[in-house]
Amino acid sequence: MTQNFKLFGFWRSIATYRVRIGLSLKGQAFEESSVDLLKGDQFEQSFRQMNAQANVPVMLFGENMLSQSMAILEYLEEVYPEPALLPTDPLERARIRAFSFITIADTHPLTVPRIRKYLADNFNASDEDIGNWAQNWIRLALDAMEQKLSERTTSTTYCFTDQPSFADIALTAQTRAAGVFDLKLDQWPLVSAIEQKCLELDAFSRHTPQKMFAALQN
Ligand SMILES: N[C@@H](CCC(=O)N[C@@H](CS)C(=O)NCC(=O)O)C(=O)O
Repeated sequence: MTQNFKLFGFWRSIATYRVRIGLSLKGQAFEESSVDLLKGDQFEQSFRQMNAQANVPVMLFGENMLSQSMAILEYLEEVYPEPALLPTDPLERARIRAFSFITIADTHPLTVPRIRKYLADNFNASDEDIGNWAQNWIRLALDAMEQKLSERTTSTTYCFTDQPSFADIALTAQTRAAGVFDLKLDQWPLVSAIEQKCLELDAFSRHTPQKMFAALQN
């Protein structure tokens, strides 16, 4: 089954990047419209009518709208089971989700535009303060990911599997965001090796925030 997927996203948005990777891994074509988060387009009435949370990604297909990158990835996994982005074993699936939520649930929300703006508006935080803030939370996420990867007892091509899983999508989105916030990945060799492996795949490398930004300049 193919569906007409339309994505509302932003070049810098790692939540949108997660969905781009998921759609690409599942072989699903999509069109993307930009919602300029730095200009505040997410607060426009027309966008809020689609997503009351005023954030991206939003995925439209047929009469349907979905938000929240992990919910979208789970939907894609259920509707397009191949290639699988989760293993079959329930415990392994839960572990991969837990690893993914290090960034999706805990770190990424601390670094989004609304938080950065709140820090600037209410605490007089400078651009440098905000950069340090973002780097701090991203470092903690990468430390935890590095530790969890070092605890693996079997050798796999990607984080925990021999084909990409949600964990690899979450990891690569976070490492690409580290680049946006000027963090070098040398301190996290296992994380960095997985990122490199993932970026060998077109589904991961075609729509990175960095490439989406470069495309805007042309
Ligand atoms: N948990 C959500 C996060 C969505 C989110 O906050 N997206 C950011 C961009 S990555 C956004 O649209 N932020 C708008 C803002 O902060 O004003 C998901 O994974 O989809």
